[in-house]
Amino acid sequence: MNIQWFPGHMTKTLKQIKENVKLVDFAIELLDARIPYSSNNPELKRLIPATKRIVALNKSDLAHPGITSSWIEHFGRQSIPAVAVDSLSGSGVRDLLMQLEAKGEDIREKWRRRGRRNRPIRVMIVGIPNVGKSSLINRIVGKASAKTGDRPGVTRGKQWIKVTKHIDLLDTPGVLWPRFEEKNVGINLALTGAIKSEILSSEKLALNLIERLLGADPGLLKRGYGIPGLKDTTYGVLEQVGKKRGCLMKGGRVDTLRASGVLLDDFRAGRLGRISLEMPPANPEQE
Ligand SMILES: Nc1nc2c(ncn2[C@@H]2O[C@H](COP(=O)(O)OP(=O)(O)O)[C@@H](O)[C@H]2O)c(=O)[nH]1
Ligand SMILES: [Mg+2]
Repeated sequence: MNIQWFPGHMTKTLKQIKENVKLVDFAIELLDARIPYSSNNPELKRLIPATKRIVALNKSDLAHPGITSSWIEHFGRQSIPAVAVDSLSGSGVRDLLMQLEAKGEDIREKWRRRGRRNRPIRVMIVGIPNVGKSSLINRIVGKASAKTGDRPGVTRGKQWIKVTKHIDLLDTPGVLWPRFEEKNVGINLALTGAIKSEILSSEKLALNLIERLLGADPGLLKRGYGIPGLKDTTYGVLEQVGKKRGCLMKGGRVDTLRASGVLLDDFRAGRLGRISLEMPPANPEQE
């Protein structure tokens, strides 16, 4: 992530997004399916009413399918449509567009009743850095034309991309900051690779991951690294992973720093399986 968020910058970004929100009928709120809470921007609710939002749970190829379904139900209970997508393979993107078409039909029906001119609905994508906004735009547009580097808010000289007969997409996504003041959120964002951890060293991050993987399903690490019996401390398990992956120093001791990197890479790339780090809140009022 190459964005430095500071108060002045946040205010400017908010102002830009507010302006762009006026231009659109819908915002696609892009979240990371593995961490839908941690990848959400705390201000967005205030910026865009629920009726103008549709959630896309991106990187669903890396997330636990059952937990992703629970999140979809969670948003459904708040009357926010949610769709699982994988912007790399394109899976779910058709479904997302179909949901938008359906929403658009409702709006155009309202316009017709009021005798207003029929036009395509206008849509923008918003999300924190690295959640996959550019990848999704590229997927939707069908060619690698969307800009890559991150720019907060939306820059001047906006362009509308015709996606279907009834949908126009703003070519530049809205970039918002994460909930960086919450420590656990920072850890989740670092674990998934969205930000570089400034709170924990990569070894502490790896130990945190091990603890959570053991809590979710000890079989994940056993199967992932072919370790039949796991040690009973997270540090012991990290050493076992290092040994299995040949992360050894002179004299045969495990290089736990290198082992941490290997483990984090394996997790981020989905090599340990499809793993979600966050469940929807048991009490929906909490959100
Ligand atoms: N596995 C997986 N990786 C994704 C997906 N979408 C984006 N990525 C990767 O996530 C990283 C950030 O994506 P990018 O589109 O640049 O995010 P942006 O900062 O929101 O525009 C890139 O390495 C993408 O290849 C997805 O659905 N699945
Ligand atoms: Mg981008």
